[in-house]
Amino acid sequence: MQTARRGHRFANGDEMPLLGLGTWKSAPGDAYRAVKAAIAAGYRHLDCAAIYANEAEIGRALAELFAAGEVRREQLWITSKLWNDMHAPADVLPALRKTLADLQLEYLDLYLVHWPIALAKGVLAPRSAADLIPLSELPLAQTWAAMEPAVELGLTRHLGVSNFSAAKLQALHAGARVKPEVNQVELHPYLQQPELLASCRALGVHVTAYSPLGSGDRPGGLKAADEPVLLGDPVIVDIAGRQGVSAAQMLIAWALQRGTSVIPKSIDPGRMRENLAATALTLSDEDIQRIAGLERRRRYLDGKFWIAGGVYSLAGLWDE
Ligand code: NDP
Ligand code: 1BO
Repeated sequence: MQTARRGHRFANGDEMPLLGLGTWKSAPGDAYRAVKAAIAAGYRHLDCAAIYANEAEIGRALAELFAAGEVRREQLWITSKLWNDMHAPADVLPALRKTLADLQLEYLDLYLVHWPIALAKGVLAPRSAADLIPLSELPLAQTWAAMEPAVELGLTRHLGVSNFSAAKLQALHAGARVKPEVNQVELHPYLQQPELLASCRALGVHVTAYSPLGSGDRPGGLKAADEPVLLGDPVIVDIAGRQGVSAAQMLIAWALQRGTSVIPKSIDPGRMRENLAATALTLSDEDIQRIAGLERRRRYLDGKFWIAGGVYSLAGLWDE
């Protein structure tokens, strides 16, 4: 059986498999079945989050897999994320403990601040300014200081962030007692973010690529009418065809060759196996050059959904 062997080694010796399974938009029953199929296929890295509303079913799948001896906890890398309405320091550890209870785990491998956005407690998605808390009132550094004890308490082995610009990451890193070790951001040929990758590398922060296939199953409200379909891009399709692989495999191989980890979502066992097999592919220098030419600075998750009421701006969110 093929397993996702290539990994990123952290300073403490822990290794995160570079290919993981995304779970956003996986309905609870699908997530349960997907985790079982993924582990059977050889996946050893799961990307979860409280807001995905499927951690309890993922936890049930994991508990059954452990009980059946299909895999051991220490063979897995499990990431989860703090949702934006739990940034207040008093809420951070309870949110992490809730995720652990749902996942039926003693510890996470990685816990991320999901977005550099603070929502009022109980708000999952903002509708007006009252739902949002400005970072001037609830600074990211305060949230981070409440995350740090989670490592000492053994609730997570590593901490990180997601959707952080280089400027926000540098500021957080400078003041952190426990340093962020991962930044999970959108990355694919239409949004290559070379400057952010270089900034993360300079800080020793590993980067995970999300929405690597273009997130085609996002809710319609998060889609733009004119958005390009990454999996159908003629250059990607052509390069994939020449190697006799799928466009999805080419996109995953490209992400891995850049040194990022990558977390394509699938609930289909065949596509999961296909995506895992991409870990064995190599792109030529010419392929890399051609894909470099696809850059469009195009975000599929552009963050517009945080801008309700003008508390946050897109320029301030992405620092660009
Ligand atoms: P992806 O780019 O992974 O695309 C998912 C879509 O691709 C689904 O429709 C899936 O369908 C389809 N797909 C999967 N494999 C193949 C294949 N081999 N061929 C054709 N289609 C395929 O989108 P996501 O936005 O879900 O990103 C991946 C993960 O990253 C998320 O699930 C989540 O874990 C994480 N993420 C994190 C964010 C953050 O803010 N930190 C934001 C967005 C994502 P099917 O399931 O039917 O196979
Ligand atoms: C707002 C979408 C978050 C996915 O991780």
